[in-house]
Amino acid sequence: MKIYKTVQGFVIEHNGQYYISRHTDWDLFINREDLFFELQREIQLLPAAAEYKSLIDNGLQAPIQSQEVWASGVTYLRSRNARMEESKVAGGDNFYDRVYDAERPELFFKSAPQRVVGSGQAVRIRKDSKWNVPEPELTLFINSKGQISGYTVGNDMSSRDIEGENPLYLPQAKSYDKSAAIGPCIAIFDKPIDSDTKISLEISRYDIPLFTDSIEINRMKRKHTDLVEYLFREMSFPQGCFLMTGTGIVPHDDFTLEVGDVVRITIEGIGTLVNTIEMK
Ligand code: DO4
Ligand code: MG
Repeated sequence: MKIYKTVQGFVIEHNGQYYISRHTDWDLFINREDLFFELQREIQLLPAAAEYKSLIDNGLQAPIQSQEVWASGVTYLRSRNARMEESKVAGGDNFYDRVYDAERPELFFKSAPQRVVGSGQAVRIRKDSKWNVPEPELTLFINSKGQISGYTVGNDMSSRDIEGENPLYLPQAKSYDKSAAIGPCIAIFDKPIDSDTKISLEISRYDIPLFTDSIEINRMKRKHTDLVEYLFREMSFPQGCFLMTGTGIVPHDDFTLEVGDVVRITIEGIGTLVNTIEMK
């Protein structure tokens, strides 16, 4: 089951059929307990129509209203290695290595909802950075009770030169207008996502693929439930929240994004998040 936030309403997709929910408040719509079963009950009372798909094609928004977006880091070996390399001078070979093996995960605040974009919208690179990459990340939707109730595709845009210069610059490397993208939908399953689910990244320039790679989520060092447990230890999220789970794909060190590049991140069973790069 997939749910899409569009300018004309909330679309539910199930078994190739499309429905429009009677709900009008996204926060209330997504934060219900047992969301999969709630949605199943709801669509039994709704007419299905193929035309409802055009609402997604023409007015898709990011699947967020008041939720904060958080992120975890160094959850895959590839991320640990890339970070150790980029921050060698700043001593990164030590602290990234240690956090990869530590019991406590790295968790950081990524974005307030108004800085988040959806699929089909532009993400930004900073004007004061020369080395920028997308980070394709499975992103959890966690309800206010701390239950993982949905999954979306996330892009944790990162300025590698800023984060590599000094770990204390991480918030500037990670959080700025349009540095977070999520979408196209929230996928709601009746069980946790399959561990062999693949995440793929394609970056194209002038319509030519420049970089492609993929990884299965079972290569992640930590469990989703452990990340959530740490995030909710001393914080409450009355409308639920999103948590990016870290990247396992990092382009080679001489790659940087340019204005006009198109980033496509696909996660099996969820969909494709498409964003163009801008700088203004
Ligand atoms: O430690 C810096 C950020 C890590 C990160 O964003 C990731 O591993 O995805
Ligand atoms: Mg990341």
